[in-house]
Amino acid sequence: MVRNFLDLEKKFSSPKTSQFVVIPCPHETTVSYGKGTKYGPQAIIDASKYLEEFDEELHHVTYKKVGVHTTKTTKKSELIKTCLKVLKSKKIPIVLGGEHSISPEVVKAAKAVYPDLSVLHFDAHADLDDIYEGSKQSHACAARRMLEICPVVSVGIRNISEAGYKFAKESKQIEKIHFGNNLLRDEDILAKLSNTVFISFDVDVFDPSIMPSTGTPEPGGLLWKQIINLLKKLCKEKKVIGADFVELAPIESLAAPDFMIAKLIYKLMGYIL
Ligand SMILES: [Mn+2]
Repeated sequence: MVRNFLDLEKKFSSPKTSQFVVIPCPHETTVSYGKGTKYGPQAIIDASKYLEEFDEELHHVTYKKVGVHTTKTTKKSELIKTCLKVLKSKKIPIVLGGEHSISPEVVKAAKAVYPDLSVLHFDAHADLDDIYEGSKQSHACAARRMLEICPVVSVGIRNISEAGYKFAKESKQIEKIHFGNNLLRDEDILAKLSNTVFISFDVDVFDPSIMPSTGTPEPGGLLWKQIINLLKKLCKEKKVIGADFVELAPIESLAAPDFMIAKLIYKLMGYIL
């Protein structure tokens, strides 16, 4: 088993000196279709070992500049406390899910430290239901719960329930949703965010052709370059204070999706730095 994100030696992964803190949270209870997201965090960490450490675009070895610490596996019920500690020490939490229902916990912690917070939410699903299959804490209610904490801008949406659509219309949240894989107008999306941004990234925002490893895949998703370009601009213009990556349900013997998410996280670290 790979010991931490990027399989780093102590010098670059100590909790004291590292600027990034990777927090695995393999929470899975309300998944509705494909299962296995509890194996997501370890699959991302395992894949990260094989990343090229030199960033070909930024021309540096990101982890050598900032350090990346990985915590022990954290329960959903401990997430707020864990994230608060990281955020208060001016470090950047990167939470690995697990299902999307963990995100509101992380956002609660972020809002407590950064009052000017907004969330950039990547997802195939609007996740705006107030209640789903009897639960307010369902993965299908993640954006609705985050909205109760701070403004949310959603990107890549191509699945919204009737109730979610009605709510979005009435609350004017609809103006902050980018639907489908229409041309991403990055500037429009960034203009709707406050200056301090948390990224909540459901991996099913990607097209299932490149991201089949997820519980509720939806056709018509975004591709690597669209996501990377938006993240790059986001980090240039805003202060990104943390992120989560959720709903990866690894498929055994299919390494590419796990590797893609590991690389996405490492790229994001480089852009933030
Ligand atoms: Mn989703």
